[in-house]
Amino acid sequence: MKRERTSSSLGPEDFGTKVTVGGWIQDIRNLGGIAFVQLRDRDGVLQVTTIKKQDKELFKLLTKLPRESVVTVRGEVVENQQARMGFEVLAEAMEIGSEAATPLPLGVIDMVDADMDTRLDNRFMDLRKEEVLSIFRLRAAMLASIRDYLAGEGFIEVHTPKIVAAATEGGTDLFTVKYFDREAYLNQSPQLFKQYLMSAGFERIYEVGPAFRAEPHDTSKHLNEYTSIDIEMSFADEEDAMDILEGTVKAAVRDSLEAIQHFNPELKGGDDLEKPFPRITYDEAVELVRSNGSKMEHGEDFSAEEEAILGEQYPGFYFITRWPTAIKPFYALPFDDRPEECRAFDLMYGSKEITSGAQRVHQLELLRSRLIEQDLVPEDFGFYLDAFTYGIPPHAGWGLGAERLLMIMTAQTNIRECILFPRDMKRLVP
Ligand code: AMO
Repeated sequence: MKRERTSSSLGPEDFGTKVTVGGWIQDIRNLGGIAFVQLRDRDGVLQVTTIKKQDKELFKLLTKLPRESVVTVRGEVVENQQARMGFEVLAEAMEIGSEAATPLPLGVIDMVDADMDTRLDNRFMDLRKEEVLSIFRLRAAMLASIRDYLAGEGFIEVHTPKIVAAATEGGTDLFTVKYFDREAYLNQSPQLFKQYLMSAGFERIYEVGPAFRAEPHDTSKHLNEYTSIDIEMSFADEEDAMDILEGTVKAAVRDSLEAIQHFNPELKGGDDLEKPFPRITYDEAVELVRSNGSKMEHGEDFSAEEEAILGEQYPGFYFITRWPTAIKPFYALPFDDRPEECRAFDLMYGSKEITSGAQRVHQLELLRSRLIEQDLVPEDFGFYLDAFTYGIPPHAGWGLGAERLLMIMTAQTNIRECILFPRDMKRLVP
């Protein structure tokens, strides 16, 4: 028996017709002479009803099946106002696709939540929960909106290598891999490649791909493999890159507003979408946290406590601009008139950083000296520096953590909720 209809494709127009449906048995309510089976498929939960005196064998077979077994059922669609969808399928024939073992590693409709490790160890079962699955529906919609928006702005999608010979942004935080008889690394960011492509004349590119960080952080906002959404654009400064970022985030939110409201009703708060995102300078941000009791020194990065203070003043999306050159990567372009400040920015949501970006250094000599100032060895950056030697336009770009943005959209407090198979310090399986 082959499934021919899904739950959401059925409606009053099908009353009186026979259909073959299929899915997972979510629950069975057996009243003795009649039993109601909740059959879940990819878009909903359908009631399948079996009546003992109509078919004793079928009744017995169906009601004996453990929860989460997969079946296909053929029967007539009939109106029933008591059923969740306003109709049910009266079972006439059934085929067992796969019987579930018992007990289940975790419940799909149980009220009690399993702990995170049990859930992730049994992710196939965890994802059968509508709330969990819907995060990934939103993730797909978010990425589709972002691709759409960037394509509309003239960006083309590229894919750069993830196995690389040298560090991107300094020596630490890299996973090593054995590459035939050499040592290679998993790339922590497409940074060098996206800038390289500016020399190649692409002018506007984006990439959605994995980024690997060997940081030993065991936190609710760090992954060792995350999804980086990166752009790079030529003949552009940091203001242009911020405009594109603001447009990207707004498009993603606007396109999925209904789903987002379900998770995070506050995010809709007109402000975030209708008005420009505030842009405050690093100096203003330091001033603000210091006037709220922080003892941070000018020139330092914001600690978690200081980010919390910023988040109270700016609960929505906002940019922090004009960072100290010393605490941003070598590729961030210093201001001509104030080289101690650079054209880098972060996009924040409340206390959370979700994007870093900058106008880049595109002048070869300045780039060399910036590398040296940050204790890096220009010779290690050979292929990258080649691209700056024969004509490269001024350019800017950013990297946005897909899981961080999704956390905000879905109001999740643990980043592991926003990636199917998290990789963290302890987890490599599944
Ligand atoms: P940065 O290192 O700040 O910048 O990373 C950019 C964004 O990527 C996300 N992110 C992470 N998400 C989850 N787990 C992690 N361990 C993790 N690390 C980073 C965050 C962060 O804001 N090359 C620059 C970008 C650029 O200038 O274009 C870069 O990678 O959302």
